[in-house]
Amino acid sequence: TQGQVITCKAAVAWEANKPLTIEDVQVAPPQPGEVRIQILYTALCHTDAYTWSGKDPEGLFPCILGHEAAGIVESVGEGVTDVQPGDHVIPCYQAECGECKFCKSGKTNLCGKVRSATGVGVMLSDRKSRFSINGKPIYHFMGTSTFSQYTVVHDVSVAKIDPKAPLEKVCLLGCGVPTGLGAVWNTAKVEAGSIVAVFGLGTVGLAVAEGAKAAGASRIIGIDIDSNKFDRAKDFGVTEFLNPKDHEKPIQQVIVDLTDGGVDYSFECIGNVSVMRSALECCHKGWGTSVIVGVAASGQEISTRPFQLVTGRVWKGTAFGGFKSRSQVPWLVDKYLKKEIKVDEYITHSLTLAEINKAFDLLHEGGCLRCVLSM
Ligand code: NAD
Ligand code: AHE
Ligand code: ZN
Ligand code: ZN
Repeated sequence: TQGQVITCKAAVAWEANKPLTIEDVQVAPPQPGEVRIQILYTALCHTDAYTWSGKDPEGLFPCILGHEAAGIVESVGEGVTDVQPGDHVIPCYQAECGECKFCKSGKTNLCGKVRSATGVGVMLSDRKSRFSINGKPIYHFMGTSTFSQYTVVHDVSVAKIDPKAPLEKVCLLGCGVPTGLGAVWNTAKVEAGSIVAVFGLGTVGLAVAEGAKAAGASRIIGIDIDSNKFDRAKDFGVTEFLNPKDHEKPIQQVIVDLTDGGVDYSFECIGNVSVMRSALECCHKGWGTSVIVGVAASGQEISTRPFQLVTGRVWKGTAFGGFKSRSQVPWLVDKYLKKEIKVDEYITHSLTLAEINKAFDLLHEGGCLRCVLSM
């Protein structure tokens, strides 16, 4: 198949909110600096649902969504030396070129090399898509487009992993779990003994709890409007639970009262701007740090009294938990193989690509963390 167009099945989002349809899609061969990957397993993340909803200013249709996956390199374009056909890989929506201003700064995991193309659904070299249906181009998404049996990505967006790792599990290390762990370890740098609040107990929030427990947090307060989330959250390290609906006072006040002035670190893992405010304001005066992880829709804005920051609270955000993708995803895979981090525990459902619309429905049900699709 090397150098040839591959026709395969992919789930195409034709327009916002319209059920995806499984189509025969033509996938062009990888151009210089590109890699064609056979995707074997992909999970769904809340961000896929967000873009599908039409609220993502970068959402373009028709497109092939999906960004949490694992597969095997099918072929590589000219000049690609870091991976070869047969390598087991995880596509990375946050690239790492090692050479751009961002990569060299030592201050961020964001990479600037291909971002201008991945934000508009095309490949960098010719600003065109590698996907088409009978000649009609279909946009890429986040530089990954994993809801397809084959996808083409930039070489700076591929992490080569240990072939011993089960791909049906480690696909989760493409987004949600690293995001939560890294928010704690890299962005907040939570110290042992800290009091932590986690808003939203989905996959990302539970991974925050797991990361905080590993960092030695003394209390991990989980907040969710769905009390059914609480039982499971204990297994991920949450020590106390609050449902804002059970309280008259604003939830930040409840937390401040419970913690002698506020938490050391808080994490918003929902994408709700009013919860982001609560998460900042439940932080301790003088040092409390709040990390925004959730993605809020276009047009939404955060607000608080500047006095909150003047008096020492810190507002931060994180993308992919601050992990450098190509260098650190393989390390996370190794940690999973050594049983140092959970992955299996986040997988509540398994379906096939053909059942993808059912998988999107599941995302909105409280019982579902991650649903893994086999391709
Ligand atoms: P999820 O839907 O599984 O989890 C969200 C949780 O928040 C649910 O348990 C829900 O009951 C709860 N919730 C909803 N409204 C609430 C409210 N008002 N108060 C308290 N709890 C509330 O989603 P997820 O997959 O864990 O993703 C969480 C967020 O993180 C999404 O916005 C997603 O887009 C974003 N995300 C960001 C990054 C990043 O790199 N920054 C990476 C992955 C996901
Ligand atoms: N297009 C969206 C941006 C959404 C966003 O912030 N994405 C996160 C990853 S979410 C993964 O589930 C991210 O990595 N952001 C940094 C980047 O470079 O995009 C919007 O709302 O505009
Ligand atoms: Zn995601
Ligand atoms: Zn870079």
